[in-house]
Amino acid sequence: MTGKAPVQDIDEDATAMEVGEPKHWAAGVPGVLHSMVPAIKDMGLSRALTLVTDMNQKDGFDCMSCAWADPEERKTFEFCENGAKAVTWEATPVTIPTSFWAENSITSLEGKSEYWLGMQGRLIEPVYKPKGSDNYEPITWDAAFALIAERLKAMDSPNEATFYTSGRTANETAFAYQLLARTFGTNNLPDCSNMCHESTGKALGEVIGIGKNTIAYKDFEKADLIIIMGQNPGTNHPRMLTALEEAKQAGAEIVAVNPLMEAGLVRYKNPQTVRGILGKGTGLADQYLQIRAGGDGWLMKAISQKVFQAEDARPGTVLDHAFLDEHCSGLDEFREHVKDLDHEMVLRATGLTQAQIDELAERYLRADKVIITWAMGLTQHRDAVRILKEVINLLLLRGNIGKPGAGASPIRGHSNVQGDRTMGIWEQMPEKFLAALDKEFGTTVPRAHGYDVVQSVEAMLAGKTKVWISMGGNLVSAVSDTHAAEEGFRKVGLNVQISTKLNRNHLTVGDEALILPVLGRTEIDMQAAGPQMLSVEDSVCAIHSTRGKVKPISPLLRSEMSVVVGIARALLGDDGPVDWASFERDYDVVRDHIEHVIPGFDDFNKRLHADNGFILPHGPRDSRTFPTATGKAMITVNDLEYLDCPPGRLLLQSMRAHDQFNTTIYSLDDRYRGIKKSRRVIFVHPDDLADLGFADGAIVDVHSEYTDGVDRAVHGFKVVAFPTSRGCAATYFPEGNPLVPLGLTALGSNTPASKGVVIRLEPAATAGGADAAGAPGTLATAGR
Ligand SMILES: Nc1nc2c(c(=O)[nH]1)N[C@H]1C(S)=C(S)[C@@H](COP(=O)(O)OP(=O)(O)OC[C@H]3O[C@@H](n4cnc5c(=O)[nH]c(N)nc54)[C@H](O)[C@@H]3O)O[C@H]1N2
Ligand SMILES: Nc1nc2c(c(=O)[nH]1)N[C@H]1C(S)=C(S)[C@@H](COP(=O)(O)OP(=O)(O)OC[C@H]3O[C@@H](n4cnc5c(=O)[nH]c(N)nc54)[C@H](O)[C@@H]3O)O[C@H]1N2
Ligand SMILES: [Mo]
Repeated sequence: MTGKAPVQDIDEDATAMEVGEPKHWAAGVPGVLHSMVPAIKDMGLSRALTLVTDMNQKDGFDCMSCAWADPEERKTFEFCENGAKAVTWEATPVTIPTSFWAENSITSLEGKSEYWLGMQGRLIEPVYKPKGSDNYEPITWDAAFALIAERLKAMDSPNEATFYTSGRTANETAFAYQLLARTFGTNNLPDCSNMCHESTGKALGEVIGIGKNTIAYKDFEKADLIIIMGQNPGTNHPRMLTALEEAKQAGAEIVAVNPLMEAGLVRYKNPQTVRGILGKGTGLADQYLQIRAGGDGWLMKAISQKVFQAEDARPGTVLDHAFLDEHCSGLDEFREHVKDLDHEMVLRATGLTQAQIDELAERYLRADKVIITWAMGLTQHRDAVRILKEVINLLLLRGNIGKPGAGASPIRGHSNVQGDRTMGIWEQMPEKFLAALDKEFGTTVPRAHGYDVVQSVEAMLAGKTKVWISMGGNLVSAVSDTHAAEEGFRKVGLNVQISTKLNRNHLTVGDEALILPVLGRTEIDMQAAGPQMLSVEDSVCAIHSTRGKVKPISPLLRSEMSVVVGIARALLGDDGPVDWASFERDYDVVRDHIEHVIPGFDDFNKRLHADNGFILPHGPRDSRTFPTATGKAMITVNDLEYLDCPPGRLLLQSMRAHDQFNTTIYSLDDRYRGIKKSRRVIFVHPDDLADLGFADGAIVDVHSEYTDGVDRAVHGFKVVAFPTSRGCAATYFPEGNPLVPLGLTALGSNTPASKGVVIRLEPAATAGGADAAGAPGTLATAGR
């Protein structure tokens, strides 16, 4: 079926916004209904049912909506509202007809919103925009591959090409893709992780020797205390609420640390239980700390100080001496350092009261087994790496790493972002990995580090990038400083986007561009050796299989693997060190190579085919072995920064609404926060609004302030009085991205600090709220 767009173009305007009360609980029956209705409406009952019943089952496909782990015993419906939205969005029968490309110029499409673009349906044929043309036109796969090879070969250096990856790409494809980039000769392999958990990888990699979760799924139900920091699981990891409910019922206490009151952290009505459907559900957070943005490191340090004080009062009973003596370094330096902790600074940086901090300290001291989970609220700050090291310090003091029911738990975003890294998607893979690649394939891959995401935008801006290849994703919308990124992308010679659906990055291009449409995870991937399965790694290092279940939406689609192989063969030929054709024929071949190159994948094919998966080894989790510089878990001394905000300004975070997946917008509503019909909102504490002289509901322009003096602004946003911490404000990603300066990144990880931007509000320059430049609802806001 080729389709007409299922939605009208939206003239998104903040004045159309309906603002209701924020919710105090998440999921429940409305959640399930919300998830089923669009699926059935779009796909028909039978296709929808095949999909929802196969989702996250052992022989089914892995849900692409987040990296939350699967329990050992799967429920019949192992999916959530937002997983169902993601599947519906991908498996929609609506497709973009060939006529679309002649009828819609790139310039005209630039005026459309991300929401509209995504709703046009699936991409079903390769299309090409020649130099000088304002339209894409159909092209054959072979011609597309030949063109890419020709442009790559014409460059002066392989480093003039960049190979970006988003986190949906499966292990096998990711492995082949990085091998393509490296055998061609570059480590320019930026990925969405650079904008996501890079700070986690940096901090944990240094202090415990591995940048991954130290817990197993089962640990949740064994924990005494779970502290959830900088994460909104009700929207972004909804199935985690079930694990939290089970933990709660088994006696765990839960503490939420978050500037915003997030419905999902307050109360959960589990749609799978009678209690959840008919009753009040389960209250989740026993304590809710509405922290000031960026204050989490100070909070952790204050609790650590309390731990030492308790140890002084009851020597030998509070610290885990056996663990610290055998497995940790740096204890004495840290103890000395926190002795002089400035309490005034702690209160200022956290915005909390001493009583709140003391209460959390008591909970921490009472608990034998503590898990701390986190996501973007900790990683996307300038001081993120040090904040995360303070999280680890606190856990180590009482031996909360490498014991059942305890650990450090970064909750990953994209469903295979962790696996992509394991497979070598990183601009700075260590020598050990590169040497193993060379040994396996007889290659000599480059050693110099490549670009991360921010550096890759800087390189585009400097005119250093001739070919850009994206394995999924939508970087121009996802990265900070939207207008700088747009300018950069327009300087790229050839922009190749390997995608499932239309997005902004297809329209923000230079001379030439290609859109190569691929199978999604729900679709059957048929190759010469038969139907293929792929594998992914979730947040707790579990590798499992994923198999497409429905017929591909178009016979012209290729798998991501086929596209990598197509480019590789055209570029590198069939006589080189890598037998690319064998990769495409049978993905078992790729898995055999992975087994030889990457530790932990012994008997990869056997364990994947027979058992649907396995858990990767993890030194700290399995045996308290810490592969760090000191050979021990490193307790570190960190001089934290204070996230300063001048008078009359606010600290802005940009986060996800309930109806979006990153830059994919499912609807303009954010049910849990009480927002409908427009995403152009900025949430501010009522007292701050009063101090700043704005009425609740006023239409404003938002300007960010940064050391480079550039005036970055978005226009026509509605201010909504909201329960957030004082001095802090929130808006949505990607609408807020033009406000985040490209140079404002986390120290040590270079992750855009999109949760800590200094802004000021001004009365809207234009009435009605639409942007002065660019069409309403687009990212093309004026003023840079
Ligand atoms: N449905 C859905 N699921 C998703 C995604 C999606 O877009 N939609 N995206 C996926 C991806 S890629 C990722 S990375 C994850 C993201 O998952 P989350 O990290 O939950 O995503 P955000 O919406 O950015 O929420 C950040 C949270 O941190 C809080 N926060 C902000 N600043 C601070 C701070 O300084 N301190 C503390 N303690 N809290 C703070 C915010 O109030 C908010 O609750 O979700 C994944 N899953
Ligand atoms: N201000 C601000 N900015 C942020 C964040 C934030 O919290 N605030 N979060 C950051 C984070 S955590 C992340 S992870 C990044 C996300 O950055 P990206 O991963 O680059 O962005 P996505 O929106 O997830 O990419 C969506 C596109 O992927 C394509 N796609 C979907 N499924 C598939 C598939 O199966 N195969 C292929 N080949 N393509 C597919 C579709 O064309 C779709 O348009 O954004 C970051 N940007
Ligand atoms: Mo992410």
